[in-house]
Amino acid sequence: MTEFVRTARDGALLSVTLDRPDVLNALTPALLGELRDALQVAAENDVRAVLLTGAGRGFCAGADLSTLPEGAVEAVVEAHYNPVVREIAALEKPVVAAVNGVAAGAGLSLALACDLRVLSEAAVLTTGFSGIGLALDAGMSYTLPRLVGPARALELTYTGRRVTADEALSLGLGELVLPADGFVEAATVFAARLAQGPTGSYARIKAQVAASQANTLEEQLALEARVQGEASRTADFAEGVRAFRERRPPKFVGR
Ligand code: T3D
Repeated sequence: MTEFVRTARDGALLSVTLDRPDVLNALTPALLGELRDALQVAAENDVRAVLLTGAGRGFCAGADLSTLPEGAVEAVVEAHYNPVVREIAALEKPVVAAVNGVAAGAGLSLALACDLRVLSEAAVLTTGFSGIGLALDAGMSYTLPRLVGPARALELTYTGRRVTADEALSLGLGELVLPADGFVEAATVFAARLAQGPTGSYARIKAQVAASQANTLEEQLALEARVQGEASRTADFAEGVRAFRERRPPKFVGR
């Protein structure tokens, strides 16, 4: 039984909802522990995509400032935030953040740790950290410069200014903006489509793109040849080619 995170299965899609709406789903160690558990369930084979969203009008307002311990927080960051970011990165399936409202501080970090971000028209993004005199955590110093470039990352983190969904889209902080009305339902349709996709192909692409952040071109070409070799021996590749020849949509099994 969980208190702060709700999960729901719809076929191969696992929806995970941060559920402290009164405080815009602000993060506590207990919530982060439940989120980590949910992501570990998502590693199971029959889950083929994950949607992460927030209950109520917010996505996540970052660390719960009303319960934040005074003084050094490195132990909290290492014990509670970092494992969640690692789980998302390690999941061999698409992880979509459905940013339904404000995402601030480590709440924005969580959204940026996901593979893709679908934004509600009502979404507002703010880096937050420097507003309370902190540096970045929960992966933001890794993800943000890679998404928007180092100078824009500095501008967004120095100022902490509020970024609308449309600006976020143009900056590369989101991939799709959807109307606020019926947002979670529409984002679920988007993620459910990914859950029907060639999961093994997605996993290999996710690993290739992650490796490209550090590899040379030569290393990446070698990786592509090896990984493509694996992909070419899968049931989904055989099905994809067969479906093309038979002029019908493919029915992927995810392997
Ligand atoms: O040890 C560690 O955990 C360290 C790690 C730190 C990582 C971080 O995430 S640091 C960044 C922490 N987050 C923030 O600094 C953001 C603080 N919140 C805000 O700036 C604003 O609330 C928002 C921009 C997110 C939203 O503004 P708005 O006007 O839409 O809503 P609001 O009225 O400010 O908030 C609504 C309620 O949520 C309100 O409660 P009330 O008055 O209705 O009882 C507010 O106090 C509460 N709330 C919002 N953010 C937090 C929060 N309660 C606790 N912690 C919050 N972060």
